Amino acid sequence: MEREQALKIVKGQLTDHRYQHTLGVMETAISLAKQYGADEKKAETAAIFHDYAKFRPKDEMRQIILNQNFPQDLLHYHAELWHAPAGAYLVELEAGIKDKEVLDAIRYHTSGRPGMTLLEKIIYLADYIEPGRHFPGVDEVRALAKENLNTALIQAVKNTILFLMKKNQPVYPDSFKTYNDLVMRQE
Ligand code: DGI
Ligand code: FE
Ligand code: FE
Ligand code: FE
Repeated sequence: MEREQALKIVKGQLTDHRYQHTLGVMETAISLAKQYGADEKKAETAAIFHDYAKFRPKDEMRQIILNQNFPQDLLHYHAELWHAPAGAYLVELEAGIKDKEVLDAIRYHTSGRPGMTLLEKIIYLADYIEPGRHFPGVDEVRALAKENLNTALIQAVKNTILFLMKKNQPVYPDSFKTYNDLVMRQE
């Protein structure tokens, strides 16, 4: 799909702030794809659509997870996790995106998963470091991303888990599994 058409579709789904975030993720993902040798067009499409379902009603996302037989344990964790798998489903259904790699990059952009593909890593990281992000530790991850994709990704996943734990929030097991998988591969 042409970039302009894809952007027009997501603009209708997002607030202006979330749309600006999406543009940042797109630029960052394309640049990471160039740097690390991923498909730039797939990175562009996955980035544009990654938060497509961010503002869907919780009940709609819950029904998608139930009906599509997505991991049911998601329903026991924070609803913020749901827009990623629900988004992968809705982007195929409503925007006609069929590329499995692109859909998986959307599906796993919030929790990650063990054995992430290059494209999945790029979208997770771009979502974390795009220029509109301003949380503690983001500059360190931006610097790491210039040197080593996996090292940067570990730092991003670790920061996310620590952030949740500091607030005494439950952590979805796949986030821990992602962290463990990345660290064990580094050893
Ligand atoms: O949609 P974005 O805000 O761009 O970013 P995101 O999809 O990466 O994350 C959305 C939210 O999900 C963020 O506030 C942190 C939260 N989150 C990420 N991993 C986990 C999580 N929440 C829980 N409960 N458990 C997790 O493992
Ligand atoms: Fe998201
Ligand atoms: Fe993220
Ligand atoms: Fe995002």
